[in-house]
Amino acid sequence: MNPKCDIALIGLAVMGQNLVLNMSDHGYRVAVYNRTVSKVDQFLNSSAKGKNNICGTYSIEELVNSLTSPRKIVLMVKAGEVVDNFINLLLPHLDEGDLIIDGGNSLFSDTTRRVEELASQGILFIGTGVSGGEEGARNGPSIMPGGNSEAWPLVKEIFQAISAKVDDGTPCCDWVGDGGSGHYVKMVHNGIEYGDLQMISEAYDLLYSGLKLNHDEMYTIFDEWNRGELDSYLIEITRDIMGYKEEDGKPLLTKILDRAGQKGSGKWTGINSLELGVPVTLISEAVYARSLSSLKEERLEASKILAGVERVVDGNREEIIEDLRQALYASKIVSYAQGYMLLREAAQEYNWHLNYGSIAQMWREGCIIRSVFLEKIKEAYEANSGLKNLLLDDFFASALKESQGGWRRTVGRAVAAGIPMPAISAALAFYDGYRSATLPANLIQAQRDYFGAHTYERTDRPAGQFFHTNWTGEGGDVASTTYEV
Ligand code: 2AM
Repeated sequence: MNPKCDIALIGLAVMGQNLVLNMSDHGYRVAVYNRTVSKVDQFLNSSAKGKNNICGTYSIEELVNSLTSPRKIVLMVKAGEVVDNFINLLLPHLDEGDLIIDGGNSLFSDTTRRVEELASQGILFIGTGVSGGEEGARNGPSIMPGGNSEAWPLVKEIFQAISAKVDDGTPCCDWVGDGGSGHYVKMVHNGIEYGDLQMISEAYDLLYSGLKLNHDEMYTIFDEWNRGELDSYLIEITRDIMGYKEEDGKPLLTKILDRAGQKGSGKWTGINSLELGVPVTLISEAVYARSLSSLKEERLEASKILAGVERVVDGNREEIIEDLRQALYASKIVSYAQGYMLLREAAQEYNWHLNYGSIAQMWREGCIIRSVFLEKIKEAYEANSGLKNLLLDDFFASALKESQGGWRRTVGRAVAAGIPMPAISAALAFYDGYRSATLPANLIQAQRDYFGAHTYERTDRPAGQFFHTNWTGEGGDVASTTYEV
C-alpha cells in the first residue's frame, strides 16, 4: 500500500495543478481530485508525469482516506456555492481537527461564515489568498492565510515552503488573522492592482496620445522607470508590452480593443470601502474607469457629438515625462495609503489583529503588485506599528513633498488636453483634501440644516453639541431627528 499523503488538493484547473506541482517539488506527498475525474488522469499523464509523490484519487472518499491525520484539504475551485458544495461533500468523511483550506478567490464574508460554521462542527477552516497567477502558483506565490488560528501550525511549514521569498529568504506568507481576513487582504491586494493598472494606463495615454511617442520610445521610458522608485512587476510587464510586435512589425497593443474586463474583486473593494466609510477613491475610480471603457459603442457615438480639445501636450518633453513619473509615484503612494486605511478600518470593524508590515512583506514578492516600494511600506509599519496613515510616515510625506510639483503639473496638462486621468487626479484631490485643516463641509452642513433641519456643530462651541437654525424664518425651530431628506 502507498504511504499516506501530507495534503490533498481538489480542483485541477491551472492554478490548482501548479500548486500541486509546487508542493511536490518541495517534497510533499499530495493527493489530487477533480469533479471531472478524467482531469485527474490527464494531469497525472502530463505535467505530473513521473512525479511519484502526486497521487490521483477518483472519489471524495478515496481522497479523504489517502491522507494522514489531521487531514489537510485544499480547495482550488470556483468561488461561491461550489466551495460550500465541496465542504458538504467532505464533511461526512472528516474527523474532528481536520482542516479545509479554501485557496480560491472567495468573498471574505463567505469565509468568515465558513470558519464559524465549521468550527461549530469541530472542523478547522482557512481561507487564503493566493496571488501571482499561474506562474506564481508554480514557482512561489504570495499566500495570505486567515481563519481558524488553530489551523495555522498544521500548514505553516508547507505554505511557507511553497511561497515566494524576499531576498533575505523571508517567505511571502504569514498568518493574517481570524475569520475572512486572509481573503480580505487578498481582496484589497486585487483592488490595489486595479489602481496600479489604471494609473499606468493613464500615464501611457499621456505619453501616447498627448506626447505622440511611439512604442519604442515608451519602451525606453518604462524601462527607465523600472530602474527607480517605480521598480515593480507591473511597470516591467508594461515595458515588455510596449516592445511586443506582431509579425507585421506593428505593436500588438495598438490592435487590442480598449474595453477592460473585470472579475469583481475591485468592485468588492469599492463596495466594502463605501460600507466602512473609508475614502478609497483611487481604486473605486479604477473600477469605474473599466466600466466606462466597456461602453465602447456609446463612446464612439459620443466622440462624434461631444466637443473637446485637441489631445496635444506641448512643452519640454523630458520635463513632461519626469513630471509624469512623479505623478505616478505620488498617486501610487496615495493608493496604497488608501488601501491601508481600509485595512485598518476593517480590522476595527471585524475585530482582526492585522500586522500591516507583514502584509506589505507578503505582497513584496510573488504577487502581481510586487514592487520595491512595498519594502518602504514594511519599514514604515515596522518603525511605527500604530502609524495612523502611511502618508504621515516621514519617508512618504517627504516623497510626496518632492513629487507634488510634477504631479500637479501633470494633472493640469491632462485636464488642458482633455486626457482623462481619473485615478491620478482622484489621488491628488484626496491628497489635497486629507492635508486640509478645513474643508467646505461646513457649507454642506448648513445646506442640510437649511432644507432638512439636520443640525450642525459649531466651531465656537464644543464638538458634539448640535444646533439648528431657522434659516428662512418660516420653517420653525424643530430639528430633524426622525427623517432624512
Ligand atoms: P471541473 O474541471 O470539473 O470543471 C476551476 O474551475 C475548478 O473548479 C475546476 O477544478 C472545476 O472543475 C471546478 N468547478 C467549477 N464549477 C464546479 C462545480 N459546479 N462543481 C464542482 N466543481 C466545479
